[in-house]
Amino acid sequence: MTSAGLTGEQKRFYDENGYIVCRGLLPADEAKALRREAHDLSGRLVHFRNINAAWATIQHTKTVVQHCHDVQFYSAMFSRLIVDPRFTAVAASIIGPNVQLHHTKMFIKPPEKGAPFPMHQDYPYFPHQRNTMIAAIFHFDDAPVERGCVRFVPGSHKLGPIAVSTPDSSLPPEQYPIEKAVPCPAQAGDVVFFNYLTIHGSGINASAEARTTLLVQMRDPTDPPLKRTHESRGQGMMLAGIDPSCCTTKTLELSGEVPATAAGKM
Ligand SMILES: O=C(O)CCC(=O)C(=O)O
Repeated sequence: MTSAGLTGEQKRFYDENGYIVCRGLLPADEAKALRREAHDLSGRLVHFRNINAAWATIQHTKTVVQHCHDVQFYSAMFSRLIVDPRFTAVAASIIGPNVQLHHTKMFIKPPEKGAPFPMHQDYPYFPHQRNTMIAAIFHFDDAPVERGCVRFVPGSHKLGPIAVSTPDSSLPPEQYPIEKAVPCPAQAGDVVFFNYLTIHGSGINASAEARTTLLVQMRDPTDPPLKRTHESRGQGMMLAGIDPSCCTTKTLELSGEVPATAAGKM
């Protein structure tokens, strides 16, 4: 993988299926160093707060997924990663030249009891007007099926938003069983990109090793959110290109910023 972004064939696959795996975007040694950074961070956080993020509808399984939002505020290694041109070139192939950060989240599914993610679309958690939002999952170690790899319903991004009424906005398992979704096994260094309308989830980690990932959620900066929700720290940072909407009076008002001229000083 170079910093050239997706090939024409990869883009056609993405447009058709709503996801694409970029194999070997990071070499094994870089993935290994990031894995260590993620586990070190988790080891520090666990003393201060509950970092289990298992979803409401699977609490009964007694499984666990360790998590941290906005990891770039905890380690510069992650800050460098999210602006790495090898990565942002792929995001730009999908979104367009201007790629804006929504949020990041690290997940560690521990051995034997790593929590599954129920099938869902990301849309209900942070709906946007033009649906430019995508996610990318960096794999810092291998994620075969038995380690709870991510799974997709190919082409489901074309269905548009699906109404949900579960407590965690996941889709009903009777209609959308995880086992029926297409598994997307990955190796350390692979990155999976997918649309926020693509139905996805992942299984239990029943293996003897952890599954460590970093999810980066991104959008076109000119695609406005439909409601003020999930406004996490660091949101709005540009990962590639520029934010053409940032200099309108309206945007400045919304962000609480006052133009220097209006404030009467520089
Ligand atoms: O990492 C995974 O297995 C899935 C994560 C996910 O679907 C999410 O956070 O929305």
